[in-house]
Amino acid sequence: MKNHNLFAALRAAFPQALDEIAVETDTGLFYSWRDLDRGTAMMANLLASLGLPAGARIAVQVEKSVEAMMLYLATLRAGYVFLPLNTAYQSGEIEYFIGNAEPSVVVCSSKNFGWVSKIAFKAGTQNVFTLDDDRTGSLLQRAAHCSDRHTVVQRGADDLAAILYTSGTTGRSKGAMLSHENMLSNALVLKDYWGWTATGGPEGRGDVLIHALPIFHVHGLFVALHGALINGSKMIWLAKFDPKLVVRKLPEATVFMGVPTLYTRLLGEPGLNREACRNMRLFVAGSAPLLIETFTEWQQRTGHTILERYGMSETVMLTSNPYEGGERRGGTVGFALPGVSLRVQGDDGKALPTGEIGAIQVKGPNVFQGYWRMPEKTKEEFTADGYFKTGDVGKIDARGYISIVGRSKDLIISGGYNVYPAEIEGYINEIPGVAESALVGVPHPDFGEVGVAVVIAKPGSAPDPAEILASLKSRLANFKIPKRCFVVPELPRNTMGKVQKNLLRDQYKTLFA
Ligand code: MLC
Ligand code: AMP
Repeated sequence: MKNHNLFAALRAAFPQALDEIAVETDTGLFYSWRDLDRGTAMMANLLASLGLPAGARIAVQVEKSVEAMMLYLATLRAGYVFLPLNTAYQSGEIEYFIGNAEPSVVVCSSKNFGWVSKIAFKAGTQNVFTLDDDRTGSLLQRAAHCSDRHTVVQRGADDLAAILYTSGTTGRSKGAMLSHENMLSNALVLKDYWGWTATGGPEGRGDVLIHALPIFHVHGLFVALHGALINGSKMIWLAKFDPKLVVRKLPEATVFMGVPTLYTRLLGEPGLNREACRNMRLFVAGSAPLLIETFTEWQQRTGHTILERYGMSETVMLTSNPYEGGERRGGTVGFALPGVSLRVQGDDGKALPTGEIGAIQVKGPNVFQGYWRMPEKTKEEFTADGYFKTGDVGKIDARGYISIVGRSKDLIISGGYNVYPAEIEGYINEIPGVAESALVGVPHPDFGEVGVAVVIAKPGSAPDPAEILASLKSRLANFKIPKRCFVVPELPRNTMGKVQKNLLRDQYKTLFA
C-alpha cells in the first residue's frame, strides 16, 4: 500500500550523499542530511513512546531553530498532527488554541514553561516539553535516549498532517486542517512550476534557499521548507530576518522567499545590488500585496523580477506568476497553479466575465479538509459545487492574470501577519470607559498595512489612548497591537447603523505616509 505520509516523500528527496550539508545556520552550525534523518527519527521515536492516541495534536510554540524544524518533520514522520503557534501569542491566545485543539503534547520555550504548562495541564495535555533555540530543553534530553532509526508511519492521503489557526469574519480563530496530500501535492507542483534544480547554482550543487521566515505559518513552514526539502536543496537558515545578513548571504544562494516587508527592508540596504544577486535564480513574494513600487525598484536595483504568488492557510499555494515562458506582472498574482481551479463570482453566484471584480473561489487537491471541530462553519465556507470561498476579492484580466483587489473578510495584513479587527475590537470594548471601537487598516511604509483603533468613550469617561494600547499589549501578540489609537466623539455609520470602516480608512490613510 502506498504511504502518503508527506515525510516519506521529503525523505525520499534527500540527496544520496547524506553527509552533504543540508542546513547552515546564522550561528555557524552545519547539519547534514544524515543529521536531519537521525534527529527526526529520534524525535519521532520519542513521540511514538508516549502512547498517544491516533490523530494526536502536537502543539508547538518555540523560537525558530533547526531542532524546531526537525520537530515538525518528526511529527509528520510519527504520523501525528503538527500545530504551530506564533511565538508572539500571549497566555489568553495560547489558552484558546490549546483548549480548542486539545493537544496531547505541548512543546514550549523553557522561559514560558511555567504558564504554558499550567494552561496545557488544565486542558488535559499529558506531555509538556521544552525546546530552546540553543539546542537545549527536555524534548532533546528525552529524544537523546531514543533510537536514531525509525520507519516512517503509514498515512493515507486525507489523514491530517497539520492544523493552522486562522480567522475569518468572526473574531475567534479556526483550525484549518491540512492533510498529507494537501501539502505534498502543492510541494510537487511548486517544485516543477518554480524550476527547482538539483544541479547548477553557485556550488554546482543545485538550489540554495535563504530561509528567513518564521516557521509557524504557511509561507515559512510549508512553501519555503517543503520547497527546499522536496528538491534536496541546502538551506541557509536565519533564526530572524536580518536584512544585512540576507544581503551578505545572497551570493551563496539561489532562492529567497519573503513577505513584502522583507523586500522593502532589503531595499533599504545599500549593499543590495546586481553583484550581490549574481547567483540568485528566484525571488518569491507573497502573504500580502506587493506594492508595484517595490516590484519595480527591485527590478532596477537587482536586475531580478520578483515572482508574486498567492495562497492561504486553508489552501497552501493557489496561484503564481510564471517562472518561465511568460511575463511576471507586478500587481498580479499570476495564474492558478496546475490542478487548481479558480473562479471569480458575482453576488448572484454566477461566474463573472473577464475583468470584472468578484469573490475568488477555489478547488483543488491543495484545498483543506475543513475547520477543526466546526462542521457548520466549514459547510458555510464551501459552495454547493465544492469551491472554497477564499474571502478575497479579485479579477482575471484578458491574458488570464489574476489580481487581488480587496477582501470581503474584515482582515488587516500587517507585515505578513493577519490581524482580525473583530478580535481586537472585542478586547478594546472590555476596557473600562470604552463604549465601542473600530479597528481599521491603513497604509504603512514598513508593514504595508497597520491597524488604527478608533474608540468611543462611555458617557462621563475619558479613556486614555496610551492606556488602551498598554492594556492590549499585556494581553495580545505584539503584531496585533494597533499602531495608533484615537478617542473620538462618534463613528461614521450608514443608515442601518453599521460603522462605515471605509470612511475611517479614508480619514486615517495618510497617518503614516
Ligand atoms: C513586528 N511588529 C509588527 C510586526 N512584526 N507590527 C505589525 N506587523 C508585524 N508583522 C512590531 C512589534 O510588535 C514590535 O513593536 C516591533 O514591530 C518590532 O518587533 P520585532 O519582533 O523586532 O519585529 P521584526 O523582527 O522586525 O519583525 C518584522 C517581520 C515579521 C516583518 C520580520 O513581522 C515577520 O517575520 N513577518 C513575516 C510573517 C509571515 O511569515 N507571514 C506569512 C503568513 S502565511 P513594539 O511596539 O512592541 O516594539 C500566509 C499565507 C501565504 O499569509 O500566502 O503565505
Ligand atoms: P493566512 O490566513 O495567513 O493564510 O492569509 C491568507 C491571506 O493572505 C489570503 O486570503 C490573502 O488575503 C492574503 N494574501 C496571500 N498572498 C497574497 C498576495 N500575493 N497578494 C495579496 N494578498 C495575499
